Amino acid sequence: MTSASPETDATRYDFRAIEERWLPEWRASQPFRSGDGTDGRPTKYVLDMFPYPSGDLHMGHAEAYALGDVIARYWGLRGFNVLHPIGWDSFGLPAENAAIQRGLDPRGWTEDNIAQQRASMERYACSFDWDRVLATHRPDYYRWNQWLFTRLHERGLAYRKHSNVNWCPKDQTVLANEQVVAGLCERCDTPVTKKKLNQWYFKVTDYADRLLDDLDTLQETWPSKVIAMQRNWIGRSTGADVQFAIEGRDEPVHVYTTRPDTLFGATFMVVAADSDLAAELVEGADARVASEFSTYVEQVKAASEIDRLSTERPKTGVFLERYAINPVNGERIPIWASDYVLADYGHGAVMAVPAHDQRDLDFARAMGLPVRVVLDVPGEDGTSLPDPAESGVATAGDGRLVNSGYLDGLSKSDAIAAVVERLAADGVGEAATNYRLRDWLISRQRYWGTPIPIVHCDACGEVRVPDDQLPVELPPAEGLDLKPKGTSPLGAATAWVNTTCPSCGGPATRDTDTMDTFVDSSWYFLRYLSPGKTDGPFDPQDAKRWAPVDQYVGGVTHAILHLLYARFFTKALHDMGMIDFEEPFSALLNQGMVQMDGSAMSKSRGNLVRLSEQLDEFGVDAVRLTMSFAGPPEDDIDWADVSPAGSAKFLARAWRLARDVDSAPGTDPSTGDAALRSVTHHTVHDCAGLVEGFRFNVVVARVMELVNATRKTIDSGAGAQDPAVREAAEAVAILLSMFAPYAAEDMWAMLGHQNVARAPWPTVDDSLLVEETVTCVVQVKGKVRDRLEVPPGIAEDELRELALSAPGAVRAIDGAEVRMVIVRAPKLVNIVTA
Ligand code: ANZ
Ligand code: ZN
Repeated sequence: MTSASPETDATRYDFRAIEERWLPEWRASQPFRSGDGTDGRPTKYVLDMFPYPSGDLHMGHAEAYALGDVIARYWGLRGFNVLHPIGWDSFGLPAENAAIQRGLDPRGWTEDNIAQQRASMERYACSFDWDRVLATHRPDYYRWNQWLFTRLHERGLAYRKHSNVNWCPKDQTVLANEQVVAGLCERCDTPVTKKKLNQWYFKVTDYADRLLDDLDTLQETWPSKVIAMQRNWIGRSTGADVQFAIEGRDEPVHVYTTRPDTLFGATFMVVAADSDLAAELVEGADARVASEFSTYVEQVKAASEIDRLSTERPKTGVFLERYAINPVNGERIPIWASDYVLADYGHGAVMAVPAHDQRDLDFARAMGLPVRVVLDVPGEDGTSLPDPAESGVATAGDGRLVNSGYLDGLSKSDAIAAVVERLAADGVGEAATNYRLRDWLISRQRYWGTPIPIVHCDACGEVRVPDDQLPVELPPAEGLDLKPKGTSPLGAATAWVNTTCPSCGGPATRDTDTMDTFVDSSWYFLRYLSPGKTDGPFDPQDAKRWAPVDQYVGGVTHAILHLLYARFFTKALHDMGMIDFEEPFSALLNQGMVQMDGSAMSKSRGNLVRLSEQLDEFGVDAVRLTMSFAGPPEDDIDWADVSPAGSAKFLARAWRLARDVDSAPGTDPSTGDAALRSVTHHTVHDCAGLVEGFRFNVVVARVMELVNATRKTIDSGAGAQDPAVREAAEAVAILLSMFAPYAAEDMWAMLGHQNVARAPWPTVDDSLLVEETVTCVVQVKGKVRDRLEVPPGIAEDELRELALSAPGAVRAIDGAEVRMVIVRAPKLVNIVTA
């Protein structure tokens, strides 16, 4: 580059030169090694969600890591020993699909992407401890997935069961509920069916109550939205189990209801059409009913859960020609099969109370079944709501019981208590709790994941691979067809599959499923603590020292599953005695998304902003600063609305302060300009609280004000030699190091110091925080003409004199006659002229 400017590197802010100067230094010195946490400083564990290595870093990563870094660097400046690790969530579909497309082994693709992302993170000046890197696809990591699986299996928390799973007949693969959209496969639009498969599960339902109740301890430090989502997903409801005798069957049918108070209004029963119970009840029915039923069941299996529960959908069903007996009044009620009752919730059967449940009412009206009001619910005007049988609207809510025998006249809650007590006394019911939460299906019939460490033996059954034979390494992908086909590609690796039974030594086969990658991310925060450990997943001593994570930073997309599973693992590990805490992440920050022109960035939409291009054009510091300055961290950023160029300009302005300081390091600031000193100390004082409250944008604004105030002092008074200028410039460098580490490091060096990340947080002199003056506005005929800095306790007469002689006021009065002076000390003086 030919230089048109006469300025040299030493006098001009040149972000490229500054990056080139400091990046190699940092690479060599590794300033963010956390050591073993025993150097006497208090510890702080700051964790960013680890990325998938599916390409280079993008704008979303740039935002998340910029924000996480503010927090990590802040605690370092505050004298904490900060652990801020990074790694890769490197198993899973992106690598596998790339490998299939290119006919390659996913390993090479994955490692290449990791190398590229790592180089980008280093350039982006993330304050990571590079001694603790992990990648979940490497055997030294997934060995411990297998070890943990084994521990869960020993405790009955990992088990296999036949279950109905979503199945795409075209892709020949199991689909997660999220991958079924309006009953169709998200990828190929084929109608999804159910298939019974033998799958591995983790028993998270054993922990449902603790997962729910312990959310209370996170109330202050997790976003309330995330807590609500966790609560909803667990979905605890309380009610009663009620037994209905069935004509011609020895066993009663249990139903789960949240409204046992409405039992007298149960006019029919509905069982899930696709449940074993329905199939059993229809046995022995006449041929017409049986065939109608089986046609219906086929139709039901094609529908998604969401559609089935929708109140919008027309109700369908088949009368099974069987009857149940209502335990409270001995009434004979018909039993229907329908799809709006789910097979795997409660008992797969409901007592239908059409007057007070909308779906039951819709069904009753569609099938011509009776509706009986048992609760008199007052409307807004106090009169009873219209009869649901006529209005078509079920009446929910509270009221007085009617048509309900011994419950008549009671309120809803009193009636619930009374009826549960009576049912229990009669041995036909009891209070019950239900959860929406299901056990975690962890089997995947895919290649790129952790092999399940189980061997199947004809003689011994399911046998755990002994710890000293772990890891069960994935066989090479070469020669295997990785395309999804319903059975695991590992099945074709016969030399790998065929093994000997660890228990009896006879011939046996390996389990060919791999684990959901959410298993990998459920405990990675513990592996960082003891990265090289070869005789356990982590050292409990290290966990004592560092864990739980003090501050977790990541996207709200992981607000449900990842956090729930990590919380489950933490509780299970606690119960195994390996850790002494029960929640993994003490505090959580969800950053927003980076958008462009009002929508999410995507190649197809043509609004993709490339991080590398932004970094080349504006520099790392300007991009990082822009991410922090854009607004509150939880809000989305529209890249079209922000100005990395403006950030770069500000950084140049800040950098020039350090260049211009003209006093020696260590100069005593006490003789410096008092006004500037006050701004400096206020800024440092306030910024601590602002960072801890995640108000990073306000911190940046305050640093901008401090930069302006410092420049003003340089341009006047004692100028660049004023020791208050050095004090201010050093504070700017330290505060800026959280947002713009390159510029800050360069400033710090110009100021005669080294390693700004380890600079001590400036000591705040409380005496300088006292408000010594207030601003008094001087108006002439209602127009602001001057401003005075005055002591808050100034006397009226003194203020009047000061105002009348203020230069702006004198100019405005311009010799005219002063009629009146209104003084409102200390903030306002209004001068009225003729
Ligand atoms: C009678 C009743 C009367 C009900 C009424 C509600 C209102 P949550 O809160 O989600 O737990 N139910 C029970 N098992 C079901 C299943 N397998 N599929 C679909 N619905 C099922 O909901 C519990 C309520 O959902 C239960 O209370 C039952 O309907 C229904 F005025 O029983 B209720
Ligand atoms: Zn055996």
